[in-house]
Amino acid sequence: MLIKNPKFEISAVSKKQYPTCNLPEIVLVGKSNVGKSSFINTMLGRKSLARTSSTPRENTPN
Ligand SMILES: Nc1nc2c(ncn2[C@@H]2O[C@H](COP(=O)(O)OP(=O)(O)OP(=O)(O)O)[C@@H](O)[C@H]2O)c(=O)[nH]1
Ligand SMILES: [Mg+2]
Repeated sequence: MLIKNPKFEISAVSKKQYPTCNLPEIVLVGKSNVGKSSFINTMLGRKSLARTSSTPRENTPN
């Protein structure tokens, strides 16, 4: 997969804010602080397009 020009569009909190373009969508689900934003940055080859928190999640079950 080649991603040429990634950009942050919006952090939508209601349906009326959803982007209207017809690009494919990817859903990324996970508990808070588990590394979703870090994963996005890694996949895009960018350091901080998605903001990450400073403290890693403790390595606990569940
Ligand atoms: N040890 C370790 N730490 C990681 C890994 N991935 C992310 N982190 C750290 O875990 C913390 C949380 O990562 P985020 O990417 O902000 O997690 P998130 O799931 O986006 O968090 P929310 O947006 O709060 O839901 C950051 O300090 C990352 O540096 C990993 O694979 N290993
Ligand atoms: Mg995040």
